[in-house]
Amino acid sequence: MAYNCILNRIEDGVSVITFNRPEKLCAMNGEMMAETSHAIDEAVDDNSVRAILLTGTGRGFCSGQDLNDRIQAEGGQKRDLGQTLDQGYNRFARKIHTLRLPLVVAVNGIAAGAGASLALLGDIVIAGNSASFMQAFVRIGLVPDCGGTYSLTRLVGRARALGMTLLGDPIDAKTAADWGLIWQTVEDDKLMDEAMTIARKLAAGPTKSYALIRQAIRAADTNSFDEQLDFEMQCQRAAGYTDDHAEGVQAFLDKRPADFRGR
Ligand code: LHQ
Repeated sequence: MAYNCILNRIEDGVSVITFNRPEKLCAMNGEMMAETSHAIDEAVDDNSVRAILLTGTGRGFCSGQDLNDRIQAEGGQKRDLGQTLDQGYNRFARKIHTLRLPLVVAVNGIAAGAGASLALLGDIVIAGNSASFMQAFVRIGLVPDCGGTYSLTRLVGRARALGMTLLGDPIDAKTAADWGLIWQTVEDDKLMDEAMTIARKLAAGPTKSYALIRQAIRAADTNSFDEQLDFEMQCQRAAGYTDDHAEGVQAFLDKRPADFRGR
């Protein structure tokens, strides 16, 4: 597939996917979503890829839905936005939620609307100091989507989730990190180096263990303590049968770094 709206490369086992519509702050149109989705599928199908890094170009990570693309039908008619979510954003969000690879998100600039929700779907989200997070939906009379209400409430609690979504003001990167919305902030000019360092580390790690950790942490959002203990048992059983577990133990006993292969 030829890409018009994203850049995609594989480096050191990392699929680096970059939103590339800088003139629109990387607003999400149908084409960019289809291309990103395709690039993620390719990464998942490629055994040499063991982590994904998602970022944007220019001063926007993603400014949410492109408000020139399919928001209104011909002649200014109102559209069924539920359908837009059902067939677009929700499929995309579910794909990321159930990914077998760890996802690093490097937020290079403003993340607004669905762009903010998308960023928060990452496993490790780091942001440049000048980045910001804005629940812009209310400014156009909409509600948060793409899992935004789910992620926000769990990450920062109800008071901050409501403050962000009802007021729609941008939250700067440092505040986002202080609140636990994201993992960390770095100098803007260090963002990609830092993000690649994290992604490379994940790409050299025990990929199956990561997939199970991802599932377990996400399952904890809704499971009872007893359910979670049972789920941890299932995950540990699966992890215990991986080659990487055997290699990790052997490497420890041999006093050498483990050579994880993602198997
Ligand atoms: C844009 C956009 C944009 C088009 C900047 N679209 N051009 C899901 C499914 C179904 C339906 C609807 O919604 C959703 C979920 C959503 O994501 S809803 C929320 C959609 N996003 C927004 O409402 C944010 C719109 N953007 C803004 O409010 C501002 O651009 C922010 C605050 C992000 C940045 O402001 P500035 O730094 O002042 O930049 P700017 O506004 O000058 O933007 C630069 C250019 O990018 C500009 O184009 P132009 O041709 O005038 O230079 C903007 O029109 C364009 N742009 N966001 N979402």
